[in-house]
Amino acid sequence: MTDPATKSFRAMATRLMPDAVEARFRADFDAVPNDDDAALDAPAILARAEGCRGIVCSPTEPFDGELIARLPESVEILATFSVGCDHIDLEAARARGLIVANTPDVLTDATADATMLCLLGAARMAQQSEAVLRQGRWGRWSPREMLGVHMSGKRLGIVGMGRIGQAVARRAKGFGMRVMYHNRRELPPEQAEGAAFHADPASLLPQCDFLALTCPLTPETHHWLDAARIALLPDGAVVANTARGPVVEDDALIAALQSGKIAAAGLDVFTGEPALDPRYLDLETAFLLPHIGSATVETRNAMGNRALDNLAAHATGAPYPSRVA
Ligand code: 8YV
Repeated sequence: MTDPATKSFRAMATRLMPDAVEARFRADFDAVPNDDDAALDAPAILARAEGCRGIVCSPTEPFDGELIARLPESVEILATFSVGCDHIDLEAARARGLIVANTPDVLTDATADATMLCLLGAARMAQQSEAVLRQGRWGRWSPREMLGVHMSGKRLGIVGMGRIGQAVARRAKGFGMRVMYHNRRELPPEQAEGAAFHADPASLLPQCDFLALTCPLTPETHHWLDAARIALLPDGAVVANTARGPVVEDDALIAALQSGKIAAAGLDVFTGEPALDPRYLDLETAFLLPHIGSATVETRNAMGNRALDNLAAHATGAPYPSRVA
């Protein structure tokens, strides 16, 4: 039976969520859905938020300090349909007393899988190989063509050893890779998955045949992979980014792909997405995905349900499953 505390809780969603999540949202809450999944700019969000106590948002809507300050007084909680919170000014939220909750844990495996997809897709020239087929260029099998690089036995550096980084480490061990990581702090052995800690990126990078970026986007990680750090990588390294586009400095990565300094890159996220630097599209050695890190039915349902669980906890006074501010 629907809890009267949630049924009377007015909440808007900025996006149309997966069917099962939408059904729960509409059944359990006083829901203001976005039926046609229209792109909502700040004025549209403010208009819809009138009288709402909760907002389910996603990384496609930046909640900057200005928007947060202008939210109707009725709004008490922002539940984002994401683990990443870089689209939300958390300081502004705290200053206004706005609670912010996210969706960690439930997307760890899907995003770690996508990271392996990016590493493998880049290392094994997946996009060039598929293009050969689709463009009818597959003449005959050749001992010399489409030669990627092996992952087994290689060294993988993981930048950002949170839940997703740790799940990538577990998978990489299964691939026979030697795993190292850089993180704000060293992890206890039971979380480190046997990976060697490097406090200093300068000691990690020269050892990375493969590099996976799985850190949150913060002022410290903005353009983390820049020209100076790329120069420290071994020639022919392979890079994967499933974190956020701006963790990479595009000019530097594109120059390194053009020169072959970086042999290949698997990228699921881009600065300014869905627009991306068009030079990536001309690079055969870039394996490109449209931010599908968490895009499985199971994961998106779990993310949506977690966002609704956060709202329900607020409505009923229960502990928040995952509060960040
Ligand atoms: C989401 C993500 O798919 O959760 C995150 O932070 O990057 C992805 O899992 C995306 O943000 C849309 O919600």
